[in-house]
Amino acid sequence: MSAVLATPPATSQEQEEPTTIDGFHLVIDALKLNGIDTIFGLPGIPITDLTRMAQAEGIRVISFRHEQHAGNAAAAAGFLTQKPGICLTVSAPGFLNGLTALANATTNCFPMILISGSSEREIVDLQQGDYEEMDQLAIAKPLCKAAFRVLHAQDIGVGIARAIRAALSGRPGGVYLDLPAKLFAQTMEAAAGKKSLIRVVDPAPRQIPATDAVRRALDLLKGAKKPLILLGKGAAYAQADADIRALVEQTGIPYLPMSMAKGLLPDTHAQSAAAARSYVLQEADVVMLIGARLNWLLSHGKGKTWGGPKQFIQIDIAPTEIDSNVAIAAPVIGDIGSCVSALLAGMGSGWAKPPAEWTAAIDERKDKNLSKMAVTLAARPSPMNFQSALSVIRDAVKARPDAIVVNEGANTLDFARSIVDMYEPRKRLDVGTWGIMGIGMGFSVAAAVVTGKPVIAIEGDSAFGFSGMEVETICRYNLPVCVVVFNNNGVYRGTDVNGSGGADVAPTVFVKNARYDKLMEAFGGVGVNATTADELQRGLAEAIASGRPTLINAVIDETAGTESGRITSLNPSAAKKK
Ligand code: ADP
Ligand code: TZD
Repeated sequence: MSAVLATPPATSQEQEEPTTIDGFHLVIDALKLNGIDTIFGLPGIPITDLTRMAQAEGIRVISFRHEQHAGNAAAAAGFLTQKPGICLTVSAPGFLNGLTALANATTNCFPMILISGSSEREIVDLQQGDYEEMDQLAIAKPLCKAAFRVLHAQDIGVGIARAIRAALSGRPGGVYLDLPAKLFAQTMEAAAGKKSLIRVVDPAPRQIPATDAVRRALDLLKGAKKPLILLGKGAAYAQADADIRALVEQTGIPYLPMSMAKGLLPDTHAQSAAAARSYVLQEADVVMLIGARLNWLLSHGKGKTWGGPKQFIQIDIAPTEIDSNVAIAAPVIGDIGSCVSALLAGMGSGWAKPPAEWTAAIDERKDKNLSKMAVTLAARPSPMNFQSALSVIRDAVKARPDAIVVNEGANTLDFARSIVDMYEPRKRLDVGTWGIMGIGMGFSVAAAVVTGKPVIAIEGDSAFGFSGMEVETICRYNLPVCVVVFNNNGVYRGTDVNGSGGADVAPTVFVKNARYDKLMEAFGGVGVNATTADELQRGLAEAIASGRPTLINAVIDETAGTESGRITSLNPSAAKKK
């Protein structure tokens, strides 16, 4: 059945082409026309039929238990594929549940479109109390890159085209598309409807950097005594992997990956300065940022972290990002693919590698830190600590470099980021720019659905709780996701006490010795309770080999965590306690 409504034949003998098409099918056809093959969402009035019809028309509909996780899945799908991930929700409360994910996608520069059904404009605008009444468009606007509403069936094609273009072009981000209930039942003549749809041509046009900007950057780099390249998740998103690797290798400049840029070059690469991070940030004289912002994650490019004076080159698609925290000596504005290839072309032959004193000093510190880390990782304390458990996951990822790692928590995040090496681009998804908890299961579902590869979700027990119910979703779609919950009985750790001496436990403490593995078993998945590194290793190996949904409750020493992980300095109370 095509995407049009059947109308009765003119005579009993003769079949005629259907003559009308409704709003539901125009939306579906417009998405399909633009290569959208998956919708992440949660049904209800007024979009239940849209989910059914989309499925009937061959779009994969992944239905969640809470819209925030559907939204996070859409955002991760957008990051992984360079196609906007679609999240579909009901009005007011469903829309609001999806909004956190939309705002987070925008903050992280991930392309997604939140499509929400909405109540009738006439009633909403007079505040007459419609079912799930809310002025969704107005609320979404400040939280996303662009927001549109479609009131007439003939404008659906334009609405979806604008949403796709806004999500993908320039700096990618989240877009809101408001579709009032009445729109879906509207009909129009089928041929005109088909003609009204738009296949978006070149939704993320290349942006070629200016020649003088490229030259300025190369001159600065050439004169550097201690150059450093910093790769951010924009570089991972750009899918210019071969050129980025060529630029790093042909310049011979040491590089640091931000967490989601890990694997763009293998973390074991000789030029990775990750194990000497503090040293290179302090010492470098020229730093080239590729798809990374000088936000809080990089201490705003100044202060103690950055040591002596330095000059910055910044490659970014957003010109307004430049000078946002410190002066940028050489901005290179364009898409990363075009910028990096222009830099490569401009380097010419005979590029001098950085001075040997610089690279040797880095190598010395790296060797020292890596040997120290090797001793910690080899230890097998009982109960497990973060490092011993993560050393098992590190080996598992080394054996399956195509697996995708999803990571959230505080200590669980900080330790995993430095311990678990990544080998391939876009294999690590985490809490991103906001350090947001709750991305775990949504990102895991998207990673499995979009890539078909094994997913290992490394989750603090608090972090897991934000999206834990989606293990049912993982089981329902039989996804190859292995969730490892680092269970230390609480937020950061499990040993805080109630200062009043009262009966309630401290705000950071959970039920002791909880069995998160039973949650996965409840829905037919595999549950493993791992109290030793060996048990964790076996559980993980079996999960990856079988591809069955698995949750490993990794029992971690409840005294092991630090409050706020490695961002203690941002936490006034923890900093005071120090
Ligand atoms: P990280 O957190 O890894 O440091 P950020 O999210 O802070 O990374 O920065 C990503 C940057 O990459 C943003 O400033 C964004 O504008 C930029 N960006 C995203 N995609 C592209 C692209 N295709 N070309 C150029 N810049 C891009
Ligand atoms: N809510 C949201 C949405 N995001 C947050 N970042 C927080 C709350 C605050 N928060 C953190 O920054 S980390 C964290 C919270 C609640 C959880 C840390 O505990 P955990 O991890 O069990 O997940 P560790 O490994 O035990 O530290």
